[in-house]
Amino acid sequence: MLVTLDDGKAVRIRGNPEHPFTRGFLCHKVTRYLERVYHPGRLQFPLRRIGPRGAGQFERISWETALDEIATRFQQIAASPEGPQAILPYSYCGTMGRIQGESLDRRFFHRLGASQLDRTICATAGVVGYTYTMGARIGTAPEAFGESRYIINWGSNTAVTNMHLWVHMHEARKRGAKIVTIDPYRCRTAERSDWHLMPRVGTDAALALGMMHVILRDGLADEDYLRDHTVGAEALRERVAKEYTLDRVSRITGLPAGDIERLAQEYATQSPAAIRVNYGLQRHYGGGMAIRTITCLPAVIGSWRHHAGGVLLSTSSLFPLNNAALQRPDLSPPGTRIVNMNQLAEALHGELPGPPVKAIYVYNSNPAAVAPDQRRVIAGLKRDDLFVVVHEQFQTDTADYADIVLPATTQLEHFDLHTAYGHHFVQVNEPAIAPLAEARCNTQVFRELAERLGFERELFSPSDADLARVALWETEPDRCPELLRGITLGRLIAEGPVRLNLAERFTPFANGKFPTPSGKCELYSERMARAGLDPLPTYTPPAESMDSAPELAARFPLQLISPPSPHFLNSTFVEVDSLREAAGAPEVEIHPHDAEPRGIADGAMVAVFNDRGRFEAVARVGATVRPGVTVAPSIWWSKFTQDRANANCTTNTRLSDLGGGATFFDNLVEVELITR
Ligand SMILES: Nc1nc2c(c(=O)[nH]1)N[C@H]1C(S)=C(S)[C@@H](COP(=O)(O)OP(=O)(O)OC[C@H]3O[C@@H](n4cnc5c(=O)[nH]c(N)nc54)[C@H](O)[C@@H]3O)O[C@H]1N2
Ligand SMILES: Nc1nc2c(c(=O)[nH]1)N[C@H]1C(S)=C(S)[C@@H](COP(=O)(O)OP(=O)(O)OC[C@H]3O[C@@H](n4cnc5c(=O)[nH]c(N)nc54)[C@H](O)[C@@H]3O)O[C@H]1N2
Ligand SMILES: [Mo]
Repeated sequence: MLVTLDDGKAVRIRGNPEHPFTRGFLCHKVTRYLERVYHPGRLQFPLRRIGPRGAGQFERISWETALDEIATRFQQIAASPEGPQAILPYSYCGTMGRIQGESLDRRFFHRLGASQLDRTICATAGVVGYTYTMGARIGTAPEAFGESRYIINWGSNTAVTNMHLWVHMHEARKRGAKIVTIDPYRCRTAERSDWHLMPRVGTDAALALGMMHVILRDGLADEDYLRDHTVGAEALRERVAKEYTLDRVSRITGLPAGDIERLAQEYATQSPAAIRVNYGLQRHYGGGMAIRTITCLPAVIGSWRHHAGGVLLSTSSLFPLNNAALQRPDLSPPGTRIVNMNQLAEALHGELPGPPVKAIYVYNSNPAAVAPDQRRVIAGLKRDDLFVVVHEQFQTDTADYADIVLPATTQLEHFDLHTAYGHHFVQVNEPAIAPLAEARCNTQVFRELAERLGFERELFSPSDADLARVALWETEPDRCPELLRGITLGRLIAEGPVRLNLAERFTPFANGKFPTPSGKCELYSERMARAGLDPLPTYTPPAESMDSAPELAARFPLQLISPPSPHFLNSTFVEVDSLREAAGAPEVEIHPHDAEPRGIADGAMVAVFNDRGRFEAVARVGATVRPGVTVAPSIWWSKFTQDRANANCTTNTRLSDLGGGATFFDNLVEVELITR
């Protein structure tokens, strides 16, 4: 981003036209970033709760007082019989900068001996699933999509959630490519695609296996690639021939057999074909296996041979920063408890092994809005004996439950080092303006807390720039991986974004050489067999569906998906009035087939509920969803809704099959008209 200053004030923000990947485009939300920075609701000073918890009554205190109080409480808890593991850090992606997001915070909590947080709320099901097949999360270069002939957006609302990639897809289309979207919801990406398939929720693995059935049956596979660069092709061939017949796959997915056939045939013959597989289809019980299975497709048709073939999940693991030196996981005592962040409700109610949680320190996250099973999360945050610290830019739903609120800087006010999960550039964020009011950045707060707790100075005194140099291996140059060689902080400051040392036309698996134990694409995975999992690609049904939970479905017959609204970034930007107005009100999209028998007309107020909880929304009746599916664009702040509840009142804390991921979209509900 380029920021224009006038007398020390940021007056204009725009994308850097020289950025090779973003080419100067900012998304709809980030173009309004100055509205966040100078928002009258920005937290200015540290606050201490004076009213009942959750009532939002606070008094201003000094930083000294706030930090002393936090340090004292942490010391008391650490010295108590429960010990330091009774302290839980809670953070996710408020900023994804590697310094403000995961550096001194990690060191601090490791050194303290606090519980560790397993950061699973977004991507871990896919990480594990993808890695079983591929060995590492390495895939198609995002810019290569511009040269593909056939593009599948699979559980990916690319036009909204990844608009820079969408630009490349659009270019491919101008050159004659076909864009297909597989999504039970007619999201904006589906609307703008050449072909939209609407499978039943959580059945994607079955669809992929059905495609393999057709491809192998019709002799459309790349037999040479299968022979030379994969393990288990014969076992897979047998499985899909017998178990994933078109009939069966059509029954599971709810798609006509002819569509499955056509998709498979087009995908296998319109070369190069590339798949963008993303997060939507991971948020189901079988999400890990779904990613593992879909990821086998490019090897079956040999599309890895092409720069513009293959599949892309994330580019994040291509950035080999020196995390061991940056985060110092070695400081955490062996055997320290690990809390899965999706199970915050359980953690706060003392239902996990280990000591009860006596203190929670929240930063870079808004769990009262984004975590599943919201009612229980909030009941937990209300516990009288819990000490809650929230470091935030705004008085979020979570900050309402804090004992101490600390004001945080924004991206314009602090230094950071950025890697990416959608491109290949490393970049540095230099502060454009001084911190507003008394805001402090995350690292600064951990430095000051560490000092109060008497932690080693050398661990916490490095500046943010020093930390960036550590991350970039400047302190251990001999061990610097090839990908980052020569990428120094000095160079990033002088040159702007620098691409990883990758071949210009990155084609990672043209000649196989997968980073798996066998060196091949593992259609059959010995590691999965050893872990007690099905070693072959398979379909794992959702936990909550008509077929897998018929009794539950009799009471709650509709599947609810709550993906991010185009106007919000998870729960960030909900505070920006112009974006909240653009979003209107909490809505739920429902098919006429489901709306009519419930007496629900377009625009009616409805309640969406299950045994976990309930929220209200305006009904949008239309064929934008599959019958039986409802969609509630998210993630609203409860305090901006009329019933102080959002979609996460209904979501559950069940973990996905692989990686302990979240299952937000594996969620049966009922919808009823509110009659007043
Ligand atoms: N129902 C449902 N729930 C979901 C999802 C969904 O699709 N549906 N999506 C899930 C996904 S994919 C994700 S990634 C998570 C995201 O969940 P979170 O990581 O909690 O992300 P945000 O909601 O954006 O909240 C981040 C908070 O960090 C604050 N922040 C930003 N920068 C800084 C900083 O420098 N310092 C500090 N201290 N704070 C900062 C912001 O003001 C914001 O309130 O939500 C998950 N929850
Ligand atoms: N504007 C905007 N952009 C964002 C974000 C944001 O909040 N706002 N969040 C960022 C973050 S943290 C993340 S993780 C990514 C998420 O980005 P995406 O991966 O695009 O995630 P979603 O939008 O949650 O889901 C994508 C699509 O999957 C569909 N889907 C749900 N269940 C299924 C299923 O069972 N099968 C199939 N085939 N499709 C299904 C949903 O209907 C949705 O349209 O976006 C990032 N970009
Ligand atoms: Mo995410």
